[in-house]
Amino acid sequence: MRAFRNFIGGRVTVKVGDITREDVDAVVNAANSSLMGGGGVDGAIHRAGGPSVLAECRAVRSRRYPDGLPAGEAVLTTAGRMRARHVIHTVGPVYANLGTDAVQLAACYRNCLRLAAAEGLKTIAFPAISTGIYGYPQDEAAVVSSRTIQEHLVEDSRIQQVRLVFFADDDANVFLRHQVLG
Ligand code: AR6
Repeated sequence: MRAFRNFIGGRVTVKVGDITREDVDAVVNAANSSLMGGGGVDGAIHRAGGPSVLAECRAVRSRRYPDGLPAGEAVLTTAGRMRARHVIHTVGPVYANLGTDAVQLAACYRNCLRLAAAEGLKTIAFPAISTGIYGYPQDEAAVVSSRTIQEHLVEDSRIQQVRLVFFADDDANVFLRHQVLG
């Protein structure tokens, strides 16, 4: 796992690797609204975390979200067998080239950070939400995610480190070219 670059005095780190191996308080899952698992990073997180992650997702569904987790919302579960303590599951927008895409993607990052802070968590790792199966262009997503993270960290000092974990060098490089971190 390589650290590419740091921003905001080291509070944001851009890395390349497998997010399921991160030793953070919470790894973020780019889930779907069923919370029952899927492909991409969702599949990797459920495989690495094991059945306790799915069991807690089922409990969240039945207690709080019987119709599924809406896009932009975030919920917390155990991380099971992963090194991380928790998974924060969020549902990104399926890219449709509408104004609502950016609003929902920003809500994902903002709500994950707010939830982590409210739970007393200090370190959080994000994948590039919506930029895989959900088709969000990586350059546009870089602007939205970096702006939202920056806004949150400036307003709230509780989160000490945000790691942005890209699966491939090319993905990290697109992010680095388009991000707007200060
Ligand atoms: N570590 C870090 N990044 C990863 C990993 C990993 N282990 N695996 C994939 N990525 P995607 P989405 C990257 O498709 O677009 C699922 O089926 C990947 O290269 O996982 O939000 C869900 O159940 C890409 O850059 O998430 C939903 O149905 C990024 O993670 C749907 O996919 C996000 O790609 C969500 O689609």
